[in-house]
Amino acid sequence: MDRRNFLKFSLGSAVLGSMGGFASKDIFGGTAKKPNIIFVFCDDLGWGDLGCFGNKKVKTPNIDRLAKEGLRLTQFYVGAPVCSPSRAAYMAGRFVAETGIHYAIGSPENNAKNNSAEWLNPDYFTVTDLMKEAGYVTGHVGKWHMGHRGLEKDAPPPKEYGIDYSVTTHSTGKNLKGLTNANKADVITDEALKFIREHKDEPFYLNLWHMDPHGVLEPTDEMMEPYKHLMPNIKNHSGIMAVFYAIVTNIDKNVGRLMDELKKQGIYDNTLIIFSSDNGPSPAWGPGTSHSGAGLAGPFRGCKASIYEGGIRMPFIAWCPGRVPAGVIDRKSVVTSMDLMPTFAKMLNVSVLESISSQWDGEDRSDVLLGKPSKRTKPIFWEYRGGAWGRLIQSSPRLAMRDGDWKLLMNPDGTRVELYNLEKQPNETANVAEYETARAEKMKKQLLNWAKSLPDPDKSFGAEHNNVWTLP
Ligand SMILES: [Ca+2]
Repeated sequence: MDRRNFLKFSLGSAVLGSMGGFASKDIFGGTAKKPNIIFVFCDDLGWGDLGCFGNKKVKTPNIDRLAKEGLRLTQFYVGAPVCSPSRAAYMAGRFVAETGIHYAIGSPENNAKNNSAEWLNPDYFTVTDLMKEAGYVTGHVGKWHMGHRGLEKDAPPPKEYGIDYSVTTHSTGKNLKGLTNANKADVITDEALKFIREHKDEPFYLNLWHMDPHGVLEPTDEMMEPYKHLMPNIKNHSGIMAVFYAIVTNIDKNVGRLMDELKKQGIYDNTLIIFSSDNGPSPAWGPGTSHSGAGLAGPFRGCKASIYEGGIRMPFIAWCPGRVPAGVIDRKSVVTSMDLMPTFAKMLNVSVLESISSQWDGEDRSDVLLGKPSKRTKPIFWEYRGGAWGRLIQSSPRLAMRDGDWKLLMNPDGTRVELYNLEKQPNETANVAEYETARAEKMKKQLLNWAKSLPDPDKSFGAEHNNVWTLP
């Protein structure tokens, strides 16, 4: 038995028992067979980049239909404002700084510079481990980015994380083939449809993790057609809005293909689709993202690489006809991607060993998915060690905490203490830390205590984050 299995399963099974999931007494009150679960995770799609989240320019009819037939959350958070840690937070159900991944996994030199782990430690019990314990076949198609080839050594492949079948990029597993900067969503969805067709007769869980609208984006002329009116009147310049929206519309087209396939395979009413994004919209910051910058965080301050709302607050849709109520917009419930593991466990009636579930930072929010808004019981914490991208108004302090309607941000050295009431002031521009001193002090203590509990806390106390710009 390898180390991972020893740690995970040293007490026998990782679960105390399954009541047969939906087949017995499921959380939706039915006795139908176990629902399939598909998690569509976009890459760098902002809170404000979908029609159903208020964007008037983009055309996303299929995702809008998903929203209309399902439930939207306006206060859904991911664990980090960049790819790797956000994905790892979801998979491990942990505030991601605890897993040692602090930044997008890159070259060994960059990982060392960021004091960031080279891959998600496969000893963590993952969402896909949970699904396997619940009797599901598990798949992952699209972007992985939780460890890849050519680091100190090759990272563990997806199968080490409870995944039966994978075809991915940014990993050591089987790679996606035939990708261009126009067709990524098409190729990834092709693989997803293949997986669905192969496993339609057994309960399946699928991570369908897009690479779009992360740069580099090169939509075809046909894809650009609906956005000709957004092109600038300049020679040889297609314009970032047209380029960006063309790619978002291509994700949307592929969500339509996914829904059509579920219908064709007779599993339309027995599949839960979760739709979200790994982090906020990217500013244009280098050659690879020179088409970025058109993505929007809606009304929020922040973008990718910032733990202001725009970097971590994401669009969220849950869709499962007949089970998740249709047309609901829940503006009250604060839910995180780390909540999804305990939520799935509850939904599928799987009792996980206390030694595992006590490590989770999320909470069961199945009530929210059923259309009953609720309050969470524990605060949420974030730590982001990387530097800011783009405009400096987006550059956040390094630590953040949300408790109820209140959010406190600060640096580990005690500077830049900012307190906001998100109910009253969701755009984080009027800092009330000076007026709400008792609350600020209390939250500061809690947040610093959490930060000190992280692995190698001293390494996270770099000064780089405070020196946001050098004046001439
Ligand atoms: Ca991303």
